[in-house]
Amino acid sequence: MAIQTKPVPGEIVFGTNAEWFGDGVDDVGCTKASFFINGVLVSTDTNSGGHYHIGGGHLLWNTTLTANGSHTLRMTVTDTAGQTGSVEMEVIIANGVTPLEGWRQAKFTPAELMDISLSGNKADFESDGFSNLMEYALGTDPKKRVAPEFLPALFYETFNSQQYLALRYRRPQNGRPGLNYIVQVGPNLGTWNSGPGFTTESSIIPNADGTEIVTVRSNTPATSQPTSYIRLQVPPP
Ligand SMILES: [Ca+2]
Ligand SMILES: [Ca+2]
Repeated sequence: MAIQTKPVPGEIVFGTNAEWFGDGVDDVGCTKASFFINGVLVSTDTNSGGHYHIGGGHLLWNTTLTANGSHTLRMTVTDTAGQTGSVEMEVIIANGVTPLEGWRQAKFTPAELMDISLSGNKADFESDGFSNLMEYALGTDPKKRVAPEFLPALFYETFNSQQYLALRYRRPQNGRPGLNYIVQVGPNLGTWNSGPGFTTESSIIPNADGTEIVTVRSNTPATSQPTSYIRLQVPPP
């Protein structure tokens, strides 16, 4: 069985010193791992330790050798009996552009890129209620409606026997580079507050698929405010 640690699915990678590594898990032992980009072998790491890197060590993946855009990575580990196990995923390579532009170029056609009413930050390409910028922030597909499990969800979180309005959302682990995720709360739709005085980040729980679930709650107990609102804002980088 092959387990890839870095990158994670959908990650935006760039530079001449990127990470691509993982492990082979086997009851006897592993002998090597082979690294493929779009089905083409680019590197083999041979050792019996079960831990494998492209180029044989940390920070040796030169992503500039591959064009910008979406690419399929596959790491195949081989055990001592010659049996193999693979892990495959899509990542986005973005060199010479910001991560957001790299994502945009990977997700939209050249014609769509010319039209900001389709590919711009504020556009909602498939009318699912999430702007392209929010799709980028949440790691969702700008051309497919958001799957229910990816939707940000409101709920009441109990803390010290009090209930607080809370927002739970899924995003790529650690969020997109350079992007701010701001949860705002307020007593009406015209007054929004954020920051440690108004909200508390109660948990960040990583998922195996490279995403994480972030939960942020209001600091105002639900009982002390007749109506409360909460929302996620992501300013353009
Ligand atoms: Ca959308
Ligand atoms: Ca979508």
